[in-house]
Amino acid sequence: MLPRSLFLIFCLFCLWGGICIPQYTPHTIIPVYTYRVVHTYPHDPSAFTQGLVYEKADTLIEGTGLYGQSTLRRINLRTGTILDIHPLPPPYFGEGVTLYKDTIIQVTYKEHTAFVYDKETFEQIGTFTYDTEGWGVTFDGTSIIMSDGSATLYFFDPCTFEKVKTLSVYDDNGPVTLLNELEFIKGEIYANIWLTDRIACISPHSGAVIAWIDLEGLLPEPFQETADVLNGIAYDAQKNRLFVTGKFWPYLYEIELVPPDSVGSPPDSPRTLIEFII
Ligand SMILES: [Ca+2]
Repeated sequence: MLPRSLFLIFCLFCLWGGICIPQYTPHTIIPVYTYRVVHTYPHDPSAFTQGLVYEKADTLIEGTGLYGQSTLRRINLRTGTILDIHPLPPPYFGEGVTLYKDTIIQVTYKEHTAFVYDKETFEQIGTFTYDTEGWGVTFDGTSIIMSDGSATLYFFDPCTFEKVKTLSVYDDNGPVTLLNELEFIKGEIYANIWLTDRIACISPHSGAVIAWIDLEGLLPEPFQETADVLNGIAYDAQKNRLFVTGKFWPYLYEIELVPPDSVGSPPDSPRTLIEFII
């Protein structure tokens, strides 16, 4: 066996040379966080939520889906009131939304089209196209990041909308598919996994899932029959508030993450390969 110091030097050499080292071993345990509800807010139960992003001063931008029912809306966090709404024409099924400078970007499901709106007026000021389906979208400060329901995330230049790279997402069981609504939070990409109560916390550098958030039971059982799945993550960076909701959910929740017993702190920074090794 290599001495520890030599092994680390070997790893650094491999990284420098671009050799891929699997990050997960049979002994890797990905922490699973649970949650504590901080506040419960009203949410339009007719909203088929496909995208959610915090704007400012207790307002959020929400994108809703379904053909003939898709909208872009500005909502009041505390009351759930719709402050502004823009319907999408029937050929378009609205999906994720994100903010970029003074604009809102809304992607669509199978129409290969993203709409660019003026953030204040909701006036459509541009479009761009992409090859895949559009599911979730977020902005990491450099790139627009989009999911398409696969295990791949797509990074676009926010000015030219050229695709600049892709990222394969995986955990200790292999590719993680059905990546849906996204939010970039403190250096990590959070992604709803469609049809589950789970959110993956993804390293934007490696694509590795570095933590899971299990939101099972967040929506009380009586509402689960009429509601659809968890979908919608928003983050208020100024006040460090995390919000989640779902399709046809009557509530929008501010939650805090609760670490598993074996882990001492929330996943607030990406883990590096060396940290995995050590
Ligand atoms: Ca989001």
